[in-house]
Amino acid sequence: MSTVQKVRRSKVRLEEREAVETLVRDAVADQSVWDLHTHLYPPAFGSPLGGAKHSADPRGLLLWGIDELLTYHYLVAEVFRVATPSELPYADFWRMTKSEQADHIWRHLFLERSPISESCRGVLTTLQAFGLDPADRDLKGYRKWFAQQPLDEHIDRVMELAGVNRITMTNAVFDDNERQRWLEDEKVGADPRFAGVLRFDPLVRDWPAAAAKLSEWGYPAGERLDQSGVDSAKRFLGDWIDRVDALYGAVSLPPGFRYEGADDGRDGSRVLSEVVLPVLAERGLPFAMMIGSELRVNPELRDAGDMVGQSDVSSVVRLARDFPGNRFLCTMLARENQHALAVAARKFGNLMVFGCWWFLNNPSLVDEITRMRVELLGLSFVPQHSDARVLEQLVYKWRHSRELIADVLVDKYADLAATGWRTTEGEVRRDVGLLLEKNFTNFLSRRES
Ligand code: HDL
Ligand code: ZN
Repeated sequence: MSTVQKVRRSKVRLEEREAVETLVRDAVADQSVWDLHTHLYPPAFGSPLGGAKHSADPRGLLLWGIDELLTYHYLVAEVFRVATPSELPYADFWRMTKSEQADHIWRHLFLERSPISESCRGVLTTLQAFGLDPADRDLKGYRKWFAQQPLDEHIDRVMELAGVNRITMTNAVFDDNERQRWLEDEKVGADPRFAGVLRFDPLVRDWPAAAAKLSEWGYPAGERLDQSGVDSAKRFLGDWIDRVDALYGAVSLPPGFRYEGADDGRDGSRVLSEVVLPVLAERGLPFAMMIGSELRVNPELRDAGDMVGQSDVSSVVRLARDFPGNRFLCTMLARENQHALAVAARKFGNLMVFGCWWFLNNPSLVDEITRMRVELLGLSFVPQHSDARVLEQLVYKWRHSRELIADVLVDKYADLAATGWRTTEGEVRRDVGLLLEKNFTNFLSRRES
């Protein structure tokens, strides 16, 4: 809908709308963000690229630079649609070096076709933000520039360009690479720019496998979940929440996840009600559920092989209702679940909806979902997280999201103006501060009754 149509529809005068537009866009552009879910790490976690000032660490967890940007798993999925496995077998692609994979993706998705998808456009937004010229199409030159960036300063620069003042990690304790680093150096996460989050999917998704690992790690637990297994798992969670200094606990759950009461016969439901939620409530920490990821539907694609499935909002409702002493952060992966999830949040103040996750992080869906959430939840939700896996993605994911969030807010404040209500600049900045930072930080510090 054009601005003129919007003005006509909202009956607000054009100059008034333009004043609202300037005010809102400035407020969104200026507002710092605490990015509540990423897969980023401080340099101490090692970096495969190595970079000018950092020892290359092939197992490194901090991904950065143009080759990592181009081989982001979203782009791997997209390149196999055009250079199909019959032309380039999966195994041959995975045998390539990172730069060879990046060259392959650059050729097929940027040169032989216009880089029009959201993931492709993101790479170009990022290059442009660093002052590199995408029109050059000079991949060699981009590589040279990134290799010259001293990593620590580069992180500061990226956060400044993205307007992010704190990066929340995903510390997956069942991942050996991640766990070993904490056991070798308890201070590995001590970088004030980053905050820890304990991620423990297997505990809820696959108790028998998790129990075997717990026993290996000195927390004896049997395949059949009994009281001693519950006690071990609680001790394990407590030890790691403290080691990581976790802001919240998190799991990603499949579309088939169900919670129908602690005694619904599911291991996952007992682990939630007897282990996870009591330990987090005791520490006053929220529990984040990211629901709807069907893992490895195409295992050949590795990280790019996951799929979306519709999930059960009623299970989220039951958890929010049955555990009033816990706080729940929740995001769902299916577009079809978004409306019911927002309505669920209207019912429970201990349920905070966040982000346009993964396959939803596209302009058409971010606009639709954010508009719907403002209309249903006002300012009481967290519109976005980046989910960045490569450091420099913070730049494009937040630039793209800020623009979309501002688009929605301009319309909403213009609609408000049309009623005769007057909103001051201070009030708009206060509201935007809630959406992009304070709703999350307030939710972290709130203690439920
Ligand atoms: O489980 C998750 O945290 C997801 O965000 C996955 O990491 C997914 O692969 C992803 O990168 N989404 O953006
Ligand atoms: Zn993620």
